[in-house]
Amino acid sequence: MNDISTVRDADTREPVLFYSPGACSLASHIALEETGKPYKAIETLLAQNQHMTPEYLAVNPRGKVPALAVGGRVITENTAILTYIGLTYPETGMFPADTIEQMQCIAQMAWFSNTPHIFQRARFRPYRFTDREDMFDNIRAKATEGYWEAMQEVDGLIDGKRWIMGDVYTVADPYALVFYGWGMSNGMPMETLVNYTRHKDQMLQRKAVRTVLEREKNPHIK
Ligand SMILES: N[C@@H](CCC(=O)N[C@@H](CS)C(=O)NCC(=O)O)C(=O)O
Repeated sequence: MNDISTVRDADTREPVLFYSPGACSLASHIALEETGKPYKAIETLLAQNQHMTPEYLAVNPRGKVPALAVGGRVITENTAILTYIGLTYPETGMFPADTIEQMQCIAQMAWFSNTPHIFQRARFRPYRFTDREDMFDNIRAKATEGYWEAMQEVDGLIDGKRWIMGDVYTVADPYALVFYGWGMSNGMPMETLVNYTRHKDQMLQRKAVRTVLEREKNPHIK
């Protein structure tokens, strides 16, 4: 991680994204790349605990990625960052114009954040859910079941639809890709989910998606 001082520079107009390769920050990373506008991406390696350094905790005291610094202020949470990107770059068409559709898009992103993401957290970090080590396997098993059910739900959601919200590509689409990738790395039979797999393949046809996957050296999404 470098150049973190950029965040404290109130004159910085270019957004600065803190991400870790393969983490949920992939969604915000892709959406920013889709804008075609300048931004900085600062690698913050979770595996090396770079999200727990005093410098990074000054950016996001919760010690999570993503965080997006804009003009010296910070936005956290994919749902908020993606909404910000959609609203700030309306020319991309990545956020619906209609108020109800905007709320539906936010609701979809909130669900990604509070359902599959939480099951994934429980699979990886059961110690955050119980102190009893003898319960870890049980938590992992239930979380695996819940994650797979959520993947099936996404598959059903896009049955007959081109993108998550319908005909139009929105900021919710890169978020959906995160969970497809995690499903693959979990060893789940993601290829049997035909709609979700088609969605992933459509995502891979987008230049911004390929650019970010290469930058993050993501081995799972192919
Ligand atoms: N709801 C948050 C979740 C952020 C989150 O949990 N990020 C993970 C990476 S996928 C993280 O930073 N984990 C580090 C940790 O929990 O120690 C969002 O969508 O931005």
